[in-house]
Formats: sequence, structure tokens, C-alpha cells
Amino acid sequence: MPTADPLRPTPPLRPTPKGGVLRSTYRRGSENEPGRFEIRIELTADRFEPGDLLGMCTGTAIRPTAASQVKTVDALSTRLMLRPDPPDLIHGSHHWTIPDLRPLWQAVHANDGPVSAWIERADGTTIELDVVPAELDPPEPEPASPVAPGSVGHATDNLLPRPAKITSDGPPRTGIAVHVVSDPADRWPPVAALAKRLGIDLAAGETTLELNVAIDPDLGAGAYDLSIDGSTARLRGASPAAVTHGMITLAQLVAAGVPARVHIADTPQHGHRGLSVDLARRWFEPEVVERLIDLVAWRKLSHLQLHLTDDEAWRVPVDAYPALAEVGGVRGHGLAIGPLCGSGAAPYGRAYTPAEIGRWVTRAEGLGLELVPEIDIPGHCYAALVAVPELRDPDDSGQVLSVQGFPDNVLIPGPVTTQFLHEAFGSLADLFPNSSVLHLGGDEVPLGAWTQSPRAAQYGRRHDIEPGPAIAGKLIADAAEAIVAAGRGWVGWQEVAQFDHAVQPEYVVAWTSQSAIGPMLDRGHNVVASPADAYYLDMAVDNAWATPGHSWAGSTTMTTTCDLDLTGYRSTAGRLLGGQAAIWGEHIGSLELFDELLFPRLDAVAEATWTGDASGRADDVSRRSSAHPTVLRQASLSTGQRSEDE
Ligand code: TNX
Repeated sequence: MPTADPLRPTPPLRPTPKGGVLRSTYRRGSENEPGRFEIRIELTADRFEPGDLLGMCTGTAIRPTAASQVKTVDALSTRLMLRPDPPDLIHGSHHWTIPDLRPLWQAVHANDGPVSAWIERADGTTIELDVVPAELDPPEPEPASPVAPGSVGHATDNLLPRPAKITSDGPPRTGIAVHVVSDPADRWPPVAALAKRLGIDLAAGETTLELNVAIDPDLGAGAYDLSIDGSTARLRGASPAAVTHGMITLAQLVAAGVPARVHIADTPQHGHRGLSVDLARRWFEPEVVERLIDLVAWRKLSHLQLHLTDDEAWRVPVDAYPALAEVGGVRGHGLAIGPLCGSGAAPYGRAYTPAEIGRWVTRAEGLGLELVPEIDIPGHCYAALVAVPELRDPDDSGQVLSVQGFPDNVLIPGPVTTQFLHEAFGSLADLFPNSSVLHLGGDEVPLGAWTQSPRAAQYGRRHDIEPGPAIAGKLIADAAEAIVAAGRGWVGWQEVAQFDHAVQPEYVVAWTSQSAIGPMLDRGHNVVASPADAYYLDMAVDNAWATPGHSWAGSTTMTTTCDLDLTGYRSTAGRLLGGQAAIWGEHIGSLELFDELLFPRLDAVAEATWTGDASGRADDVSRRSSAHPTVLRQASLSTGQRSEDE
């Protein structure tokens, strides 16, 4: 592995010593009026000089008022740069207090406040600040400590997701070594390697279990059948992927202890069991994505969606537009894209290389997991527009802000963009040769986009399109055409369903809330359910100030996630393909937090989509989840020991 510990957060590329600290307090407002932040900065060695500016990123956008004694130098989405007003207000002092800063929305959690900050001096140098999590004033009472999951029962009780039918007899035997006698589709080596990375050596035990594998198309779609009797195991699977699932079940059993006799007959209830991960807002080392591939495969998920581009970064190389990766992949003070989403003054992040992406593709292929790469158009394109300015209209006089506070973050219609879409999605198809679908985004195009753009107006006249939402429809159609030309199916977020399409999407992802699922099905689409109010794992688990995460879709407990009812859509002739968790990156400042937000709720989604219904099983799934590997916990199921290659 290229770095000493790839699962640790990346240090800034040019680490700057921290020269001070930023503390803040939040006083809640009323129902109709957001509260106020007060910010206090203390420089350790330096004193404030004329011309000093404060730069910071907050979790939710905040803005000064007349009482703040500052002037805004720059404000973009969650980034704010301020100077003292009057300019000599803090000159010669170690301290700077900024009162009465207002969040655009009510702050709910400490991570809605300042998360990164720096002082910019008149000579262009910066002083990086330590940011202490915002305190609530008055503070909240201490929350009750969470109840630890109960102890683990039978070995077969640990399986995750729970198989449809399981019988077993005899105490769990540890020290089992699997010896593969037959494996017609050669599915075992990637599973054994997966288990090993997770700390489970399937070949090391002293008692041999002889494994015979066969493909049996007479089993139902996706089904496998595993029987163990003493020293022999027989696995039949309807397809190579089903065989892989049976092997993962066997690996989980070996880790927990194998009873003398076991029979498992298992079938996934939904073909689409997914996780979508945001690789744009934050930078995660490529090895973290490899780790995620392992973790979702271990839970028998079928799809991992990679959200590779957004306003804050473009992380996938496109040969014809090297600037997308070079300029769009990195942000930092003084760069084309400034700090955003918790990054500081130092350069932060980059695009992934073809070789790194190639390793994801190989790993996913071996584990029967489909990667769904996403380039998000026509909105969420701020980074692309900064990197490739010809994709925007320089004369657009609109100041329409996206939900995240980016002005005019949409592609301009016309031949330059059509060419761009073909190149971008063509490259994506080349980089992900096994992906049957490519995701074109299509979400959250700001209302009013293109209405003040002369080029959009001209384009509209030529093509008889009203310059407004219909332009989004046209650009989505162009992207879909590029994807189809690359030989793949196309998919998008639910917003794509508002337009008619020459080629239908393979599926749409219903995301805004649970109530979006039904209408998408009613329109005749294949639907993947990813409702924010149950399956968005970036939502905090409760509303306590110190709890990390988002709050726009409410808080999401393990019970909320488990209890989402996917059974009610059976009458739609199988058009509900399944469910998908999503983890967005705005608040994920560490891998510890990544773990905390993902687990155990991801296991609730795995359980619900595999078994068809996890309602009422929050405690049971939590208990099982605690025994399985996470991003950071490279534990074996039985001992909790960390593996050597960690
Ligand atoms: C909505 S889901 C978004 C994302 C945000 C997310 C935060 C979707 C299609 N758009 O851009 O990151 O909420 O929860």
C-alpha cells in the first residue's frame, strides 16, 4: 500500500502549523428566526495586523449582520471570508470576537457551525486555526449513554444479512480450514482474499472442510443453497454472483464457528441492494473506496454508486479535458476552487487516477458487486465550470443560488457542452468497463437557472425550448444519449422523471423522502428507493447538539432505517428494484465519523433489501452488526482482533 495507513484521513498536502484557535457559541433562535453564532479567535503567537482576513468553512452557510463588525470579502456556499470593520478594530490584539452571525437555516448540530478556519494576511500567507466544535448556549443536558448491543448467541445468529432459511445442529467449531474441491466459475479466490483482508483466514484452521461448488440454474434467481455435514460442504448457486453470496455466508460462518450440520436456503428479495458514497465533497484515499467495496460485498449488497463529481470537486479524469482533474480535483486558498466543506487553506484532495479506479473495478468484479459511477449534470457543476469555463455563459446575469449556495452551477446548452458530455461519459464508460449503467445525476437544478443567460435564450430560440427547466431536460437527454452511445444504460436521480425521454432510464433513484417512491413507480419507472428520511446515513441519529450529521431530512435512528417498509410496493410488477443507502460527505471530517454514520444503519439497509423486511428488527440487526467489520474495525467476527496488514 502506498501510504503508511491509508485508512487515516489525508493530511493536507502542505501542512501549515496551527497558529491559533477558533471557538464559537450558538444561541438558538425561535421557530421562525435562525439563531446566532458568536465566534472568538485567539492567535497563539501573532497579533492581528491591518489587512488580516478570517476565512472559514461552516457546516451550514452563515452570514454576518450589521452588528457583527465585519465586512464580507467573499461568501460561497459554506465558505465565508470576513474583514474587521472598522479595519483597525483588532489591530495589535491576539483576540477577535465576531458577534451575531446568522445561519441561513437553524443550526441543529455542532457540525453546522465552523469546521475549518484560517487567517489570511495582507502578504497572502495564511495562519491555520484549530477549530473547536461550536458550543450551545445554554448547553444541553448530557444525553443518556447508549445501551450496548447484547451478547452474541449461536454462531448462525451472527449472519448478516439473515438468510431466508437456516437450520443447524451442533456447537460452533472454530479452526476450520476450507479446502475447495470444485469451483467451476472460480468464485472462491476473491472471497478468500476478501475474508483475509477482513482478518479472517479461511485456509488456516486445523480442521478441513471440503467445499464442492456447482452452478444450478434451477434454483430461483439469485438463490443459493449451502449444506454442511461434518467435514464436507456443498454449495449450489443459481448464478456466479449467487455462488459468491453463498461463499460469503460460509466465510461469515467460519469466522463465527461452524456447527456440525448446517442447511441454508437463501434468496435475495431485491435485486438492487445499494450504497451511494459521495467522493466529491471530501477526499477519501482510493484505499478507503477499496475498503468500502469489501464492506458492502461482505454484506451482500449488489451496487456501489460512486458520486464522483459535484460543485465542490471533480474526481474522475477525462482525457480530453485535463483541467477537470487538475483544476477541478483540488481546492485550497488561492486556488481556482477555494476551501469548501471543511477543507482549510492548504490544498486538499485530487482526482483519482485510472490505475486507482482500475483497482476498484477489479475488486468489485471479483466480488460480484456492480459499481455505478456518477457524473452529476446539469446542476452541481461549479467545479466543472471553474475548470472548463467554456461550459458556462460568461454573460449570464442571473444570480440563482443552488440549495447548497452555488451561483449558476449549471452547464450551458449548445454544441460545446454536447461534445463535453460525450467525452465525459465516454471516459466514464472506459474507466468502468463492467458497469451496465452510468448515472448522470440530474438532481437539484436551481429554479430560475438559464433564465438570465443570453446563450441559453439564443439556444432556446433555435431549438424551440423555453430557457428554464426545459433546458435541464435537454441536457439530461444529451447526457443520456452519450451514455447510450457508449453502450450502457443510463440512470438518474428522481428529478429526471419530470421529462420525457427517447431512451428510458434503467431506473430512477427516489431520494427526497419516502413519499417520492410511489409517484415514481406510478409513472412507470423502475425505482431504487433511497429516501432521505430513512436511508440517508449522513442524517444525524438524533437532534442532540453534539451528535454529528445533517438534519434537513430529520434525524434517522436505526429503527427509522429498519422500519422503512419496502413490502408495500409489490403490486408494481417488480418495478421497485430495491433500496439504496446514501452517505453524503458534507460533514464527514474523519473516518471515525464515517464509521459512526454508516454503521449499524447500513446493515439495516442490507438486511431490509436482502430479506425484504427488517421492520421491528433494529435491536437484532444492531447486535449482529457489532460483530462485523466496518471502515476502521478490521475485526474478525469471532475474536475482534485486528489483522496484520492493517
Ligand atoms: C441532497 S441527494 C443532495 C446532495 C446532498 C445531500 C445531503 C441529492 C440527489 N442531492 O447534494 O449532499 O442532500 O444530505
